[in-house]
Amino acid sequence: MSKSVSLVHWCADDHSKMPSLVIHPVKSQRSLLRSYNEQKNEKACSKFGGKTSERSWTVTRLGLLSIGVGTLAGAGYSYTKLQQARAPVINKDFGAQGPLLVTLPQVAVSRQVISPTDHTGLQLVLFQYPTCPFCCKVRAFLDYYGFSYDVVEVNPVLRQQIRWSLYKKVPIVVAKVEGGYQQLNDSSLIVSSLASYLHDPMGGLQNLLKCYPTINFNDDDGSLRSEIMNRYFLMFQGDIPTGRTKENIIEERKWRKWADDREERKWRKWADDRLVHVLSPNVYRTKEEALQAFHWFSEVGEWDKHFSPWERSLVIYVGACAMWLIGKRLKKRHNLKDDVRVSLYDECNNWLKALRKTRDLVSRGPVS
Ligand SMILES: N[C@@H](CCC(=O)N[C@@H](CS)C(=O)NCC(=O)O)C(=O)O
Repeated sequence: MSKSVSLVHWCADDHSKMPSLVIHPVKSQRSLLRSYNEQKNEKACSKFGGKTSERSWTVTRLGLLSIGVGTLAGAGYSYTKLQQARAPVINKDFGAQGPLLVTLPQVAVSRQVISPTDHTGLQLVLFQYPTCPFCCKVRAFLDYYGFSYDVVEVNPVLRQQIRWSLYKKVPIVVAKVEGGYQQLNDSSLIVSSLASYLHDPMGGLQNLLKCYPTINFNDDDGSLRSEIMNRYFLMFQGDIPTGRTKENIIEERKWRKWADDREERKWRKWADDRLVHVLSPNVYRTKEEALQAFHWFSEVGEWDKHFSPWERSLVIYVGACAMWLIGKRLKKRHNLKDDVRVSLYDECNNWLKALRKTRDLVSRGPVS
């Protein structure tokens, strides 16, 4: 076939049917041949009523329409996002505590932890996943300080048990207070507010929560974020804990440097910012280990009692798969070592070094 065929196109708008010469950059023998064959096919098809060329024109129009709609939608989305980022963030609930519920959420309690030494009267309910490190932290705190509490196992996939809450993460604690039930969101806020309450119950839990306002702000990439102020601080509401004097507290802190608030805050922050992020990539290191872990959670959390069989299977298989993927993402985001075990050991050694220092200080006793 002559190559010149592919160089001559009929100009669609030209009614005189005069050929107009369109020069294409000559590419290769093969591409010219392909082009010729395409034209030959097109002509052959148009011999049978031109249906294919009509159809291809419709397809082109539909394609162009989709591109147009897609571009418009994309531009609209970016514009809205930009506007959102520029809009001032209104902190209208600044200084207010979390929501006060009129009644306790109507969900089945999975188990009760009863401590005979608990005289707080707070009637705590903990909404949790047994697999969540933040929930483990709260349980460890509640058990250590001898709180009684009810546990509600939340289905991590469907989360029906926290449907009543605007805050969609766990742990959530609900505490009985005057006039209703106080919702406490975020593990560190739960620990700090309840520890402060133990020191100084007279001021009431609701008053204490005013010391932990949530501030909303836009971060560098324009996403809305929130931060709980004083999250790692205990609040004494201006009162000195019962049976203590100011001098007594200062004196104690002079020698118990290791136990002072700063040190405590440092390690609480470390648990949130470092330790929890090495745990998931280690627990869900491979697909097999993730599945193994979820089967074990089901066993110890008695999921066969709390979830229906299909729900339990859903949580085990979907949960294991999701956590394996999340583990991989966390590994990348937190720059963990190739062998994630090494990162876990590094963090543990970090903590042990601090403990060793602590032991030395304790054995030395007060500095005179
Ligand atoms: N800063 C929060 C973090 C809580 C958190 O991220 N919890 C995870 C479970 S480990 C969660 O609920 N994620 C949302 C979800 O599962 O949909 C805290 O300390 O309580």
